[in-house]
Amino acid sequence: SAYDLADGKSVYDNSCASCHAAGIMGAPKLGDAENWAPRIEQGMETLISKSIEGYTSEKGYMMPARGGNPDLTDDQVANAVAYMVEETK
Ligand code: HEB
Repeated sequence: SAYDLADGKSVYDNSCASCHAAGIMGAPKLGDAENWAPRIEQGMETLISKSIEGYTSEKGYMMPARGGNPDLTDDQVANAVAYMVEETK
């Protein structure tokens, strides 16, 4: 793919794992295929743009824009999403 998974892992470790490693506060846990399946079905473009812009789910759980790290570029966020999807397959 066009994604840099090594970069994605480092971005994930630094900016995403705080919520997604343990799956706290409604965050889908890395590797939880059942939770991730319907999310992955949305397609990479949607997953990436929601991760860049942030959103609040119907249940009230908040995914902060760029994981709360405004210094991350769009490409870095995309690489982290690709890493998360890859680790969850
Ligand atoms: Fe997150 C969700 C990514 C960080 C919290 N996230 C999510 C998703 C994704 C992501 C892809 C899915 C989406 C859909 O489904 O559509 N993140 C991410 C990344 C990062 C992050 C890449 C780094 C940059 N998060 C984060 C943090 C936190 C979070 C840090 C905490 C604070 N998230 C979250 C939540 C969710 C998410 C809670 C879920 C929401 C719902 O429910 O949906």
